[in-house]
Amino acid sequence: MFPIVSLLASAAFAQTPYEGHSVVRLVPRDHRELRTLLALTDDLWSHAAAPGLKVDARLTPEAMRALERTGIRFETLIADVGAVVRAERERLAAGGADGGVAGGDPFFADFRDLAAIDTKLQDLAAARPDLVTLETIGTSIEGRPIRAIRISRDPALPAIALNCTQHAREWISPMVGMAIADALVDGEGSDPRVTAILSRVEVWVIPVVNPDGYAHSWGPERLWRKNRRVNSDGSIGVDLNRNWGYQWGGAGASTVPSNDTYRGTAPFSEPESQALRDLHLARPDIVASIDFHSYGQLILSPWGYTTAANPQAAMFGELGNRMKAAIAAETQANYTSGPIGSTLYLASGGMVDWAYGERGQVSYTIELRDLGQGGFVLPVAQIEPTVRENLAATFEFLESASQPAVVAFPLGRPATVPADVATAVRIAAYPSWGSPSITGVTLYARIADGEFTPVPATGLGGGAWTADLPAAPCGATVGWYVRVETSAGAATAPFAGAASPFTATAVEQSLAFDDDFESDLGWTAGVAGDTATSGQWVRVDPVGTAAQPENDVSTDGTRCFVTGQGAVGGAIGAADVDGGVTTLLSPVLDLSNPDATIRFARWYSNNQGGAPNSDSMPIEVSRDGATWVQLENVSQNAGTWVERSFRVGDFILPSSSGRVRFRAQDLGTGSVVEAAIDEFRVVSEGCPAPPGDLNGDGRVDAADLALLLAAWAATGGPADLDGNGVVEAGDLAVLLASWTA
Ligand code: 0X9
Ligand code: ZN
Repeated sequence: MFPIVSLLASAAFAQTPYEGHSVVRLVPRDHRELRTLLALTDDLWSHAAAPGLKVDARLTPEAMRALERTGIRFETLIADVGAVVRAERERLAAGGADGGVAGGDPFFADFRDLAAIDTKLQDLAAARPDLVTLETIGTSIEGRPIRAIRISRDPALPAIALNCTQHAREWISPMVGMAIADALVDGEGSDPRVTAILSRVEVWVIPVVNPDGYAHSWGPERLWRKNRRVNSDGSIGVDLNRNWGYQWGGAGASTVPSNDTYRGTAPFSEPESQALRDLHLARPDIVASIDFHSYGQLILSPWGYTTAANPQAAMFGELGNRMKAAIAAETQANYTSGPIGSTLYLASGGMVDWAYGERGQVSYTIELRDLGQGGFVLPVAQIEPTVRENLAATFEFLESASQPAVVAFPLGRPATVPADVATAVRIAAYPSWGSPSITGVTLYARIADGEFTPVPATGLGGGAWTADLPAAPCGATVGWYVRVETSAGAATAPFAGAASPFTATAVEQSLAFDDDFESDLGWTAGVAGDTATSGQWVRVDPVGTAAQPENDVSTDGTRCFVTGQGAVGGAIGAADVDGGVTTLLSPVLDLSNPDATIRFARWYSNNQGGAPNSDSMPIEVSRDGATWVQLENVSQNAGTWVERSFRVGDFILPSSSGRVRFRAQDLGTGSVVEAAIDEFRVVSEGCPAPPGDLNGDGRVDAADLALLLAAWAATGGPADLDGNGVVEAGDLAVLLASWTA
């Protein structure tokens, strides 16, 4: 034993190939700066290869000195990669972190090698032989099995495939894949959400697509990326994520074998990419997929080979934003969602392009944590939150992408609806896998515990529909869901449909202020101190540009406030806000009910089609017109109408002389900022007290009876419910008739 132990020990503490190396981040300003950088490194940690794009690169100490001499501006992300890799090695050689989470699965306490992953897969299969099958989908170039775990209650269900670790050094990727498999196997039959998912879809997880590269990264070269093909020039490795046969050989892939993004000699020249392809070919029921990578916190959709939008960009955008929101709700982490080519960089021959382009799948690449502080050598403390947030995103994906259409509510879902009248709900339905056609959209609604009743939706064109929630009495809960029929089956929103519908409470609304901006109700466009030189607020029927709406938000009016009227056929930057701030100030508003809500629809666009800069639009409320409290600071590049609602009492003390202001500002240089406001209201909601509710708690019960008896025989007063001038038996009858069950 002794010699083996000492060998391991010496391997663990030996020098790494990265002693003194740094990882730097910079944005090459031109091709010359980019060429200079590329000459100094053979290890890009992010594969941007164009001026103006952020790039991370590992540099030797000599290359660092050379970079410093060039005068190119850079930021150091990791000062000594060797030290970080050595520390990780030593920790793992000493048995790894223990997790510190009581009751947590020790498997997820530290990164795991191939053997540990295999053992865990076998444990999962042994725990639920009725649910789990392990398959070997192929063999790597060095002869290692490529394993897949299939989690299926019914082989007739559509399937979703999740694959990890095409790139060896991205060690967080198999951890996330294993955590998904673990959560599904563990939760089936006990966790209602998992059980519902697995009643609708079968899931495949391929935790390590590139086992040779992965083993190599656990051995001599921690930062190995590619597979272990020996190329014709003696260099090693093909980038598996440039080897897929859809638009293979295009931009963002290298023809040079020693390069880290080497595409290989032909599409699917590699046994590892072949194995995953063959699984997909053998299983035409795989309708969606995620390819997990690291790092950068990105949710990426096709295409990777071109910056052109794919034909289903709206569907991909909606689903990507849903995953982003699921992540933010879980850990507050910020992931950016968008198409690969326009969000990251061009990369052709990637897995997701093939999955979408060749197979019609709903396919994403997710770049896991972090943002570059750890990069590929992530601190162990990042495993738990990364796993947790990506479980949330993946569950969202499994629910949404298992259905043939993605159903969305572009104007939001109401928490309350006005009592006794119908309320329109805007529905968008995007065909998903295989681009089926939509043949019908129906809203199902029930009032309180009644039966669900279908309400046909009216098509508005462009993939949008509208349907009415039924009129309901004040205080009643309206339950509803939407069912979309397609040529490939039905989709429901929410996922669980009638079993767990959306809800809205019917309330009586009184409007302290109601402005659709069709007439002048006293707003002030422009105040002292405004600095904008163009694009000042103006109340018009807008002329749309790429950055500004063509229509106001309502279906009956035409006017709203916009920052500068566009010109017919005008350029995107025509009449946008320039040079500073423009303020839209409300007239005096009655904000004396703290439970009232301030509601409006807003449009905000900051460099529509480009990267938003630091410009924003603060929206503020005041109780006296002098001191202002922020309701929100809009900076997200929505480029569409968004309805917002804020409870007065959450921001200010009640006041009958309140005001609201919108301050659109162009402070950063060269950006196109456009904003618009419509349908501004101050709304109070509630249900009138039932007769006999003497203490005003919304119920008629013993407490009210006690008050009535205490006032017995009094002349008039609140207990004189029938208004005959004296508190007596007639009032008791009124109270008992509305007794709360
Ligand atoms: O470059 C890649 O392959 C991925 N980034 S990574 O840093 N993990 O290497 C991004 C892949 C995007 N997907 C495709 N281009 N298909
Ligand atoms: Zn990768």
